[in-house]
Amino acid sequence: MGKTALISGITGQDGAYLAEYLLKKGYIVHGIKRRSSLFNTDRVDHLYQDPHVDNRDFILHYGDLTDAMNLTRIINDVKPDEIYNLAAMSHVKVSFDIPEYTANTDGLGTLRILEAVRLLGLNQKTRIYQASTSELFGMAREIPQTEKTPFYPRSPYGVAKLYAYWITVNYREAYGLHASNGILFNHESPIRGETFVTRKITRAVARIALGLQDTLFIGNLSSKRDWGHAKDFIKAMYLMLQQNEPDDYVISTGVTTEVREFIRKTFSAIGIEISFLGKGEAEIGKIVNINSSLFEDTVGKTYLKSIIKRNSQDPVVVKVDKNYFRPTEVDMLVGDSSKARQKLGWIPEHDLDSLINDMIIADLELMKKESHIRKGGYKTFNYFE
Ligand code: NDP
Ligand code: GDR
Repeated sequence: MGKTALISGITGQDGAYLAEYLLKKGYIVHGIKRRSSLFNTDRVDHLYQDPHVDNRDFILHYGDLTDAMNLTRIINDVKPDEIYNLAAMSHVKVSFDIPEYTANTDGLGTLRILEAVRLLGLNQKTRIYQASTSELFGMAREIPQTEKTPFYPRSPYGVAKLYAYWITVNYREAYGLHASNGILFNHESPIRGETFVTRKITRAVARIALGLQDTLFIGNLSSKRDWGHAKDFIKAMYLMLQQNEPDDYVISTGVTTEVREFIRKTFSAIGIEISFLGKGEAEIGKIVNINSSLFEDTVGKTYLKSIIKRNSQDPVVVKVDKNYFRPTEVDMLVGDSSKARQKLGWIPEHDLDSLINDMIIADLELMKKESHIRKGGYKTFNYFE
């Protein structure tokens, strides 16, 4: 018999990759999804199994991290060997708009899961992974950040996750739960939420290349993040729960990059060289060269003429919009994941260039579909991310 895992946040980026990974390992995977008025299972639809079929190994339950009774019932029904608590209101900027909801879901939600495991007497059976974050370091006290670096969160999201981090440590120490925090630095992928900066950039660059959008409007170009690939990072979650002892681990690539440089690299991956001019809100990103053969290879010959024409009329493709600035910012994060590499044997397979490549290729494909729909005379919408 394979192990049973319960994943909260299974419809999110990490939940989808983790579910796929555990299924391949022979797990029975249960997931918690929120009720929504539209289908919200795009990322796991390829794993979906008809509920009328016997012996399913992928099962979804309606639930919410703000509902303790619901969580307790699901955990009691499933009696999982492993719980991966990935559910969260995960957008840092949005947490300034909905701070109470963020605290309830991201902070108390974690307590509800831990307490359910304790109340149900599953302390010795169920291992728990808590999705902690580099946002705990916030205004970073040292460079690079390790498991020992003091925390200084800078957003309602970071503060809620601080509670979740410590309540996980407390339940481990007080009740002997096998509960571990993964302090994960930013990780991205082609299925990253569209309003996080990397995906916003790869989507916009694809749309600009295809002539579907003129400008990428962006916030703080100077913040620096340690960006990895979600496919690498979910493996670390699994490894943490396979250890004899629970513990807390930093998971990061160790390389930090400015938002500005991420944008430049993304354009460059499809043969468009851009350069940044000006300062502050007046800063712009302008096309300085087009490598026709790289553009043809990556985007396609059909689109070359129009990008050349567009460049001759208006080469400015990036502008700053201060509405994307945050009331308090985390300027720079870079992690030292030596402990995870030594103890878990975790080794990431992707670097920043391969991440960007993966994302831009997927978004070009996606946006080409949109381009074809438009050419066919149907309407598509612009989303302002
Ligand atoms: P996503 O935003 O892609 O996914 C979040 C998931 O949580 C979605 O399935 C969402 O459901 C669900 N969710 C949100 N609120 C609730 C709620 N009240 N009850 C139940 N489910 C809820 O996040 P990621 O996959 O990127 O991240 C996974 C976890 O890791 C999060 O906790 C995040 O904070 C944390 N993290 C992420 C990092 C990253 O760089 N990606 C880095 C460090 C930590 P729905 O689909 O319906 O919205
Ligand atoms: P972050 O990710 O806040 O690090 O949280 P995000 O991609 O939102 O921002 C990264 C940096 O880019 C700057 N930025 C912009 N961000 C967004 N979203 N949109 C913009 O237009 C923009 N312009 C500049 C931001 O100011 C910031 O400095 C992510 C989430 O996945 C969290 O859940 C997770 O815990 C952390 O990563 C680690």
